[in-house]
Amino acid sequence: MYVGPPRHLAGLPQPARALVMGVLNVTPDSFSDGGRWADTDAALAHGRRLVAEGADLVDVGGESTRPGATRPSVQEELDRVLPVITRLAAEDVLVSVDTMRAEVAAAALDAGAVLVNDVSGGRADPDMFGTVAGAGAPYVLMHWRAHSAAMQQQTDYTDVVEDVATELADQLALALAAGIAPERIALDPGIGFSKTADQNWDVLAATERYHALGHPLLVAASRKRFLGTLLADADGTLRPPVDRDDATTATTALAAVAGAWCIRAHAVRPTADAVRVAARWARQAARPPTADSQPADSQPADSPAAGSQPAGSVAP
Ligand code: PMM
Repeated sequence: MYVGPPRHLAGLPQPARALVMGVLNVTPDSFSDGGRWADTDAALAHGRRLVAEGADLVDVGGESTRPGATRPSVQEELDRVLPVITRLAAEDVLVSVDTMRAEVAAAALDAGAVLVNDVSGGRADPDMFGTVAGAGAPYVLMHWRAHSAAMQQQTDYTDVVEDVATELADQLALALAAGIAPERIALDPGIGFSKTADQNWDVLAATERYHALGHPLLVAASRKRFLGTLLADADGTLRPPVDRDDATTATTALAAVAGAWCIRAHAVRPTADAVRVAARWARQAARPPTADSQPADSQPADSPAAGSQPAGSVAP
């Protein structure tokens, strides 16, 4: 049964379930879909498909963060994301921009993005917090230690769960000091970023610890390498990224029952189904034993009224 901070972010939809963020990487080199949506028309078509399948948000990114990736220039990143964001926003799609750069975040917000998703949690660009604060935008602050080229050399922790919580709390304090409103900040423990496979499982299983930081949580395990490792063949061959969606959906259901605010995923339809199953499951688990008189289906998972739960409420 979930008891934790509010599971919504000011300025974004608040259904009584976890939000679904569909991944739209406009990059030539992302680990699971690199190059597929690099062309603007292909990206737009895919973004519309994500919405049709149930994405609440479409997360547009122009920089691959796979381990070892080299960074695009600012101009390359802008050229990749802005046409897609502009067109999707004009179609009333809720777009988040996946960027570590303040300049890209500002341009994306001007183009109609409604959320800044910063995998560096403000560490890659000293201007990021000020830019987000100035714009009044909702912000995802992820745990991060180093750029892609070096991140898998930075996996030393005394206690990964506690160290990630402390490092998140430190960045959170800086974000708040820079003027980002607390109700506009979500946290993300950064699955796959400066973490070994076992450390990812430690972090996923410690959702309660991150709830204690008092902000909505985003969980993004979709197709990541640690799932490929779990599902490897007997000869050690990793399960390829596109064949990790069923395992991703399992992590989605578990994270949503554990109270995640938002799930970021490539395969949106099963994710949208899983968050609805999780919300229904958690609501039933939260019913008092004497509540037989309450009709179980009286409050649909998408009803706005059901979504306006106070902090600490047990119903999703
Ligand atoms: N992972 C990736 C990209 N963006 N954003 C957040 N908030 N959390 C993540 O874990 C995250 C992210 C890398 O995965 P991709 O290459 O599939 O986009």
